[in-house]
Amino acid sequence: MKMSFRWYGKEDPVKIEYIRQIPNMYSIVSAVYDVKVGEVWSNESINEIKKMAEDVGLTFEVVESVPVHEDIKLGLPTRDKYIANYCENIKRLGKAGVKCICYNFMPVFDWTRTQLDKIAEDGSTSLVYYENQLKGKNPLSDDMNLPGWDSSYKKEELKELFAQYAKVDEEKLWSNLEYFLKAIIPVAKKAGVKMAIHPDDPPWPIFGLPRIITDEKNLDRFLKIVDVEENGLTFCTGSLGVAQKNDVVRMIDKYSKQKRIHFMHIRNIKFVENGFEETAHNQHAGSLDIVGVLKVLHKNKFDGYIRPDHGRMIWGETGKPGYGLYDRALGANYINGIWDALDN
Ligand SMILES: [Mn+2]
Repeated sequence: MKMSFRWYGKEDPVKIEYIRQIPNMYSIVSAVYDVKVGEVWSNESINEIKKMAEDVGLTFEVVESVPVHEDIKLGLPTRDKYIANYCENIKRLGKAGVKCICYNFMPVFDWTRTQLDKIAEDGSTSLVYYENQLKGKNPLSDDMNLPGWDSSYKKEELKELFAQYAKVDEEKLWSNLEYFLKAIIPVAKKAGVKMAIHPDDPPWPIFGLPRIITDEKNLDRFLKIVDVEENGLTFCTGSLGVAQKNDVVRMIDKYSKQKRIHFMHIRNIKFVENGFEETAHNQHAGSLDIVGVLKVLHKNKFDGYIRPDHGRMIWGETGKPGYGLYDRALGANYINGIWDALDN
């Protein structure tokens, strides 16, 4: 496995020099943030990230994410232009040495939580999802803005998007995804890049918008659409693991054996009465079998990238919720420790 760490570039309060000091750190996970969704990334911006990584002795082999324009997910006639741009980004990133690209296919909203700073017993804070905080809310009403959502949407734009998605059910979303994959995967193959779709987070429909990258049956279907290694997964334990039907250890065993997992997001969560809370990465802090996850990856000689996903805020750190330095560094070294024990 190759240890990696998400870094939001120059604006990130976490310094890249500090990431370098985490034992066994290999690659940053980053993206170009200075262009709009759907546009082509400049070679200058890509190479600047690469240089910043290499200057401190790290690599830049993983991109998270190249976002997918809504017109592609909606299947609008304009999608071909955005798919062409997407392919160009894959080519440019491959040329710059990027080996793995993470993306998702969630309509409108990215990850959803109901609170970002829930205080735990030990005084740390973390992201949580409580059904009762969501109940009765309507994203089209004026005062709603859930954490994690793209706040750049104006209410009018949101209404328009929802109206467009009214015509897109799950099957339509599948066929739009298929159209996209059939265009990009051959390009990725040629560019030496592995595409790694991130599961929907949480893996169930939000406000009537369809979500399809949610469980084993659908992951099987996804992988068959273009049945080559380059069409792979980002397996996020915390996203898939919050649906109790998903046996993440068994799923990771299966998909890593098939060489279809290119990127692991390792995060623990705790089931609570009306939802879930993110916890420290450690086995006993939450409900997921993190040791079991690493055991099957090790057994299957997983050689892709792992990054510690969302951490808590601890030791007085402030910053981007889920993306502080301290708790993610603890998570990385917890993963390192288990891996070393398995090696020996
Ligand atoms: Mn994730």
